[in-house]
Amino acid sequence: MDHKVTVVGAGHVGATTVQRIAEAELADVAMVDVLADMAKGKALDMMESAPVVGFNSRIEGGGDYDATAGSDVCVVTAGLARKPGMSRDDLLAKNQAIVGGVVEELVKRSPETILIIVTNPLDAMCEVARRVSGFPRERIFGMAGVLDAARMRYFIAAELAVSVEDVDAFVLGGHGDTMVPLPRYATVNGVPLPDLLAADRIEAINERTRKGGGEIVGLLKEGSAYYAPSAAVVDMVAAILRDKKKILPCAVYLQGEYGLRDLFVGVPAKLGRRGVEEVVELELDAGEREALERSADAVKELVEALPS
Ligand code: A3D
Repeated sequence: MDHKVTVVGAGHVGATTVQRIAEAELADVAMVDVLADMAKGKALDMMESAPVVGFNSRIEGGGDYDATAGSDVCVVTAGLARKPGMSRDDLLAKNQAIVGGVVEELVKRSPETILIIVTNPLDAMCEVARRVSGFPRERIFGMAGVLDAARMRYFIAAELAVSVEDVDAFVLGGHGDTMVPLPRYATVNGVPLPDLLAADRIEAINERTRKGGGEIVGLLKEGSAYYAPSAAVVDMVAAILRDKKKILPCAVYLQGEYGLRDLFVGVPAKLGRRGVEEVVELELDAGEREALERSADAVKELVEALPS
């Protein structure tokens, strides 16, 4: 393959991401986990599916970071997942140590890579990775918005009984209960959502979107969502490797956009071969702006809670 992607964490999100990348023949993949044999075993199992599924990507699994050298993109899913009743914020200290250590190993071997952070609490883990890597914001950002928007798109499609392919939606802000679904910018085949659905039904979709992660956690009992999260990561990886210039909501280190500075917040970003190539500023009304500021405050609080 022309490209190489590393995925750290061979758990639910990581391994499913690797499988999706390989099956789409986007890149060769190095899959690293602190449980080296588990990563090795999953990689071997996936390679043994290649003759049947029909893909030529190579997957190498293990615990050695040398296998990651020269990666175009590195995805960090290493960490602990939420358990029922546990907030994303409870994960802060534990995952800070894990993500910091992982990023240090990655950037040593792939100094030009693009880092996509997935580990929760997402926006704070992006800041940990930024500090450790010293990367410019073009090459370090987080996956959350694509997932949150995908959930919203699915809920809209189900409510209106239309194809998911016809539904677009944007979700801004931090990846938590304060995220900001933007129904004004949601469309069904170009028609704005508020023209199609009553305000109370839209608010119910917004609320379900905000609580989408928790809904899955409550049902699974153990662990958290991974099919939709891995699909969202792969959408971003494909946009980068194929230089699509696709506009996707990502957690980006803002530098004055939306009136916010020095903080990772979910905003629409143009993704291409250089990573985040542009932050797209949507016009927000007073209520949307206020909700985004509240969400940014929640991220700021988390970041301030990080031991420096
Ligand atoms: P899980 O299935 O537990 O996998 C995590 C993996 O990380 C395990 O295999 C661990 O062995 C491994 N790991 C732990 N420490 C290290 C280390 N130091 N080095 C390498 N590997 C290590 O969890 P999961 O895959 O379900 O979730 C992974 C992370 O992604 C969690 O923090 C989730 O909360 C987060 N997540 C975020 C989103 C977003 O939308 C932002 C969505 C879904 C999951």
